[in-house]
Amino acid sequence: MRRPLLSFDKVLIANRGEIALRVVRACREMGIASVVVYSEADAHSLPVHLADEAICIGGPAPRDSYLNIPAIISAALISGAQAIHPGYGFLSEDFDFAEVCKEHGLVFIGPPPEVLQRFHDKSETRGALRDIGVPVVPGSEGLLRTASEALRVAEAIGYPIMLKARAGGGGRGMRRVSSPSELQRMWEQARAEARSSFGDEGIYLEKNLEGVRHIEAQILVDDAGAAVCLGERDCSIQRRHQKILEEAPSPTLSEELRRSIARTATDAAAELGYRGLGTFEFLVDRSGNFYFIEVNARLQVEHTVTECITGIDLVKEQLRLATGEPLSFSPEQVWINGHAIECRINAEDPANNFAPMAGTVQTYLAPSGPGIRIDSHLFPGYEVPAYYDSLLAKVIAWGRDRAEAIARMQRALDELTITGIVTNVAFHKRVLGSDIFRSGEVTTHLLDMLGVEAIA
Ligand code: MV4
Repeated sequence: MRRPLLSFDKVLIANRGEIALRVVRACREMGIASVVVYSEADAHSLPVHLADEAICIGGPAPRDSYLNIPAIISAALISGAQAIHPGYGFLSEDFDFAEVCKEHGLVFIGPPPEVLQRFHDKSETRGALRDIGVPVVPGSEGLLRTASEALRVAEAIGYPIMLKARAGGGGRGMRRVSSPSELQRMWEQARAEARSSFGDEGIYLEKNLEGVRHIEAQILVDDAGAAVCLGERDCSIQRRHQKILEEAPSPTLSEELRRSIARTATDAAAELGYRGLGTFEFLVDRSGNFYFIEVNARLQVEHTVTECITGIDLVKEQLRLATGEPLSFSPEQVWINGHAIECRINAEDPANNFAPMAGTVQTYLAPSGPGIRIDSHLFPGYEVPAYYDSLLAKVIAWGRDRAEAIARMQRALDELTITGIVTNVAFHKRVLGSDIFRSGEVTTHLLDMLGVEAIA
């Protein structure tokens, strides 16, 4: 269904920090006016300063601001924005929000509500992919109702297993269980966390695959259903299931396996009626078997490394797709060039079990030079609020090959200067300097092997 709009005159950005700035930049390059909404805690933030307009929508708590649907819709209507970009996190995959946008004649820049709803339940999505022949991790058929049912299914599959929240996302709501004696306690923890974090205590389970790679395929599908894959990202380096460092392409996939994963994701997206930009996640074992685990129906933090190796601006593609335009490129025009690595610079203290840190940025010197990109909302004097996630900056290094990307990232992290708040830069230097990372033998066990606890 084509919309009459060739593009938008004005887009409201319902997010904050580096991703709000990222969308403001894409809008500016496309001649689209940008409106950011902000909480009282973000009144002096860089997105507020750089956007064309800024509207304060409430107090610091997310429920009063970035999750406050009536306030966001009102800001969009008052400002005359035709569309809302949700960024990632917050309301980015909330089908109620997408529906309310539609009811108010606002374009939600993301998959349509029915697609968000279809892919919201990770257990249902697993079943849908399995039913069209995509390999999934051995696990339960749907949700588990009781701990004893979980015990029975786990016995049949074999330990260790992973309990997962069907409404989980961003690595939250997962528990690894290595023996029957642990299961009751982990079951109760997983359900409690799912209930409090997502308002949904639905739990399913999968065999816990050890020492695998976490490979995600970047997919784009236009309104006509034409699907294309922009290559894959390797996100195996996670701590407590939160990504820390990502790279593209994966250093460990053969060309054949790369093509097979891309085709599987593209075909599944087309067959299941996916629309817009999305990510299909897989686990890949040492024998080259891959298993689907989940779909992320949103722009991801690590979209940057895909942009660096393809030259395609994913936010601009989202804005184009949202007006009903076809993709601005054909599959034949997708060329993967070079290698990119992203380090997430977080306000957390690696020496203190990565405890989140608050504070005021005193000095901020961003690296630059060949192959370096910085996506950050930091500036000297910026007060890092304690209400939101700890991401301060993303340092992205591109090189003709992986070795050059690593060398550039090491140079960039040496140049990066942030004082006034503790960050995890030292941790990134340790990973980048380690033989195991440099060898490319990257698996979900990398942090364990470096002596950093990775699993919750
Ligand atoms: C898994 C897994 C092993 N087995 N599922 C983590 C975040 C989320 N997107 C999916 N994740 C995983 N799911 C099964 N059945 C391993 C991961 C995983 C991981 C786990 C522990 C430590 C680091 C990890 C890094 C990437 C993925």
